[in-house]
Amino acid sequence: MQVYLDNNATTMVDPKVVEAMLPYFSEIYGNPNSLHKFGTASHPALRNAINKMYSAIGASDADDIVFTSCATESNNWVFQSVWIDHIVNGDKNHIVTTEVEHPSVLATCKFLEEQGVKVTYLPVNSEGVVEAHTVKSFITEKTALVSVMWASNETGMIFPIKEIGAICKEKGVLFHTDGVQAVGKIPVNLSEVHVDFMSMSAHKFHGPKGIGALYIRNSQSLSPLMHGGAHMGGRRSGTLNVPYIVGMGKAIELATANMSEIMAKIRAKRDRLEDALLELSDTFVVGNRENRTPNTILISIRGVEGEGMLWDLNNGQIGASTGSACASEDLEANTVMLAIGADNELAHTGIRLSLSRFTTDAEVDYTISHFKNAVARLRNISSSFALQKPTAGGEVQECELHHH
Ligand code: 7TS
Repeated sequence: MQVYLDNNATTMVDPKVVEAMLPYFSEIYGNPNSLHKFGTASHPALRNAINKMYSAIGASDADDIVFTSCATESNNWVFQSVWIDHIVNGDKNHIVTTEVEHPSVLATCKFLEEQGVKVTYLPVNSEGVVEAHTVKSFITEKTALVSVMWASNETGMIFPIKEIGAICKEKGVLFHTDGVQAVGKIPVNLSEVHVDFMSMSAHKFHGPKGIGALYIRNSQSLSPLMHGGAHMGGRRSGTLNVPYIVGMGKAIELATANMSEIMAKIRAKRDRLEDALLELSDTFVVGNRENRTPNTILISIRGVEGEGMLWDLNNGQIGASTGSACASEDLEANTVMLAIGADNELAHTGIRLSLSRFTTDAEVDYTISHFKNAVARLRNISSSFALQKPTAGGEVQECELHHH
């Protein structure tokens, strides 16, 4: 058996999505901006896909949803264009974000800091959540943008976006949310939540990789990141990726149509897996379940280094993550775990398990048994865990964990 539990990194494309996309490669392949019938033949499918996006996130006709190449592009677009529009060509100089954003936000902020922008990185509480009052206390007259993710890719924790949106509205500050891990997993209704910009990515909800979108409230101005032909009303140049847009539309429809039913099933499997793994001694899971995306577990097992555990799981045909795949090539401590106050040793022990609607009960059973055996094996050979065990005198000795 093989088990894929890295659905926060990417998901399998649903075969129904592939089927919907196929005609738009070699049958209906015209450029939608061409005036002839080859071009216009794609228009019904494009309209259909766009309509599905609007209804899935509760956008209104007055809003814009612009397709991009990925959420990394959507995030870059918002930050770089708010910088040009409101800092370089305006009187603001400050951006508020969080310590736990995806690297596509954090690296863009670092770039903007090098250009002289002041960036505040808000901390999370012990549950891994940024609290709304913390956001409020850091907004100043010079703040151009607040950006807080809707749900964390690492912990699955859901942030108080409705409250933060209301604060930003009251203060007259632009509000962006990285909705990548929320859309398709939890209800997202922008008719009830004040958000100016929201980034999305199809490959997190069983759509294809390489297609994302940016929601723009009230079609407000945001200078383009991509200059070129007047595609998408001049907002994002580049020939429309018709098959992928069709795929994103189909994927969001499948993910949101019966979301509560689908998610209840995923949640039941996730909870069963989590309960079983928590039977192991000296383990903890970040954040309470009720306020977490239903598919995610970030578990810490004292004495078991994350990379060693991943290697062992991989040998058992189980794909998991130590955190963000985007950041996990360097064997750094998990920054989210450090942010929630874990010590350096614990911050090397995080394992992220993320399920999907394709995860089966048999796969959960197999994972429980392999995971428990792996922990026993690795703790056996872990000198640091042995050294931390209470000595005969009852004291606990600390020992630094070494990387291999
Ligand atoms: N934002 C969040 C919150 C993400 O989780 C990711 C991908 C992105 C943006 C980037 O999306 P893309 O469309 O540009 O690929 N996150 C992860 C992850 O957690 N592990 O691998 C990729």
